[in-house]
Amino acid sequence: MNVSVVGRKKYLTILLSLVGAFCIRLLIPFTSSAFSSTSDQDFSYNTNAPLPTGKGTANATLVFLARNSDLSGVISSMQHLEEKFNKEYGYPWVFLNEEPFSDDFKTAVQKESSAPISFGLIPSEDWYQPDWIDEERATEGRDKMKAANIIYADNVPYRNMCRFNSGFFYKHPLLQPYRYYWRVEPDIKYFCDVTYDPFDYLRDNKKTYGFTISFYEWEKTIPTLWATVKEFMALHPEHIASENAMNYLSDNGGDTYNLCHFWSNFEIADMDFWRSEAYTSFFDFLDSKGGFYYERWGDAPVHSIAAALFLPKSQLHFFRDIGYRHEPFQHCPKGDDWVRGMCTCNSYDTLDYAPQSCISRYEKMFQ
Ligand SMILES: Nc1nc2c(ncn2[C@@H]2O[C@H](COP(=O)(O)OP(=O)(O)O)[C@@H](O)[C@H]2O)c(=O)[nH]1
Ligand SMILES: [Mg+2]
Repeated sequence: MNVSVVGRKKYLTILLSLVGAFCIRLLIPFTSSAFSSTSDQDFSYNTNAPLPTGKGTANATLVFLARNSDLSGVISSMQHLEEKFNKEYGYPWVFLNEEPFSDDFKTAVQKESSAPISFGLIPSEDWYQPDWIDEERATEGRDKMKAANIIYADNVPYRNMCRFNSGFFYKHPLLQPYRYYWRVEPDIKYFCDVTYDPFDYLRDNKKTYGFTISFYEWEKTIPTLWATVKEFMALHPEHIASENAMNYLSDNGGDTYNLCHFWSNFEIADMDFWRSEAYTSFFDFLDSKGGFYYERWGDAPVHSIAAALFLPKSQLHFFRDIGYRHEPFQHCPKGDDWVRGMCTCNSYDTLDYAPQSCISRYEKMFQ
């Protein structure tokens, strides 16, 4: 065999393997599901974490990230959720903070619920800006946002919070024992009695991520997020679910992001999704780009994009019967849901079909 035949054979082999790899690439996207929901077995407790003291039976907790200075808003939110739901179900509360909670905070909070309450300290490495972030570039990014009048433009703690909620809260030792969580923030309102257990609902209906409000993100906070997501999708097509919710995120099959996201100050969801291989590699990839600090990537678009791409759309759930407000938006149920929940909000005062809302896009996927 002369050299040129060996050379040609080599080229042919390389060419064939490239074509092969390309075909596999084409085949894999949208054919596999990264995360499958809930078997009944997984729903039971596997540790001696605090249990619900009421009629709740799910492996679930109410999660509250807060500062000591948030106390009055924390109390108000707890009163809402206890009154409308938890006084009956008794799900344990978990409070997290990067600084120790003060005795005043703990004493005041403990008065608001007869359910177990735990207070956890966030490990510094899960909270603060990592050393490898180029501070000059981060400062430049913040200055640019400030000049553009963007909310929380030059706020580093806010960025810590967004990154923590994106990639760390579910790893905290106090949350490790639990599968499902309900996220609570200061100064939120619940308008209706929650007449069933939403955690049971997720389990029984094989749902993974529940929301109440959905609208558009401020693009200037995430200028390179979608390009980064596309890069990840190309590298990891195996994580993209078949029957995903790409049509909720994009009006052109994924070319550009339409900025729709689920508002993450309300979330009732399955932490095992955040703990999955798909989400872990997604978060690590995003984090490695530094966009939580160079820009201001929010946990809402990060969670939403992941849930919409790595889950079949049937695993998302719009809790349309839960009346909820976080300034400046609210969702108010209507019809039978409003009556059953004895809601105190006005059914017409709801973001659902307002121009800023993405609910129509979400619903269109199921029509
Ligand atoms: N421990 C702690 N919690 C924070 C910090 N910043 C925000 N949070 C919490 O993170 C959540 C979101 O913050 P919030 O100020 O409500 O942001 P917004 O809803 O996006 O305007 C709330 O539960 C806050 O209490 C912080 O620096 N430390
Ligand atoms: Mg808030």
